[in-house]
Amino acid sequence: MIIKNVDLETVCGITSKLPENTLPEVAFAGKSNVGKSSLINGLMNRKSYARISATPGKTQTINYYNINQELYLVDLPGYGYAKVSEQEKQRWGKMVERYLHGSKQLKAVFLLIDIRHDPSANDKMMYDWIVSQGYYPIIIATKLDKIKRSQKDKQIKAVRNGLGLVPGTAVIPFSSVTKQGKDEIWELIEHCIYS
Ligand SMILES: Nc1nc2c(ncn2[C@@H]2O[C@H](COP(=O)(O)OP(=O)(O)OP(=O)(O)O)[C@@H](O)[C@H]2O)c(=O)[nH]1
Ligand SMILES: [Mg+2]
Repeated sequence: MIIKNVDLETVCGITSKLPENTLPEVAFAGKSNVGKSSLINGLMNRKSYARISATPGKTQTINYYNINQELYLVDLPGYGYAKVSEQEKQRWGKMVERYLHGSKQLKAVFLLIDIRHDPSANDKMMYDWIVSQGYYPIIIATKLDKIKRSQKDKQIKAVRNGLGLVPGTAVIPFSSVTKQGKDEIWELIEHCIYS
């Protein structure tokens, strides 16, 4: 994908109505700090257009990035950050639920998992839940640059087993530092929105 322009077009809070877009959407889910905003920046060829922070829980809204007036990359709020209150966790859950349930233009859901760790109970719950909403999420194993090359296959296997992935599910390793995996992710996005 050649990026001509990007625009953070809509920021949706807890109570705001979801936009009724006509362009296709692809969404990025995953726990706080896993690298959703960094991935979106990487895909847009921008350093810091999507807000990134050392403080997990930065993205607390649903952010719609309009790419070339062709599609939206949708940054979903992260789940499962320990330091936020139970009430706040529930609010996020509701918001993501409302989005997955209500978006008519959603063509694909990417679920991001940190390649360094076995998936958590929250990751597994999120995966099962996305599947139960009728989507087959594509898995992105983030922070690839943080492990040794020799650990990659083993860690991918751990992600597969930990989530109990449906056979045939793609797991794409990605690093927002080296941008490895970026072209493959764009190919998948284009495949999903044009088919
Ligand atoms: N080394 C390395 N660091 C990364 C990578 N991706 C993200 N990070 C770092 O991880 C931290 C969190 O990244 P974000 O992109 O803000 O994560 P997020 O999933 O959007 O987090 P929330 O908005 O809190 O849900 C930041 O310090 C990033 O610089 C990666 O591929 N490699
Ligand atoms: Mg974020």
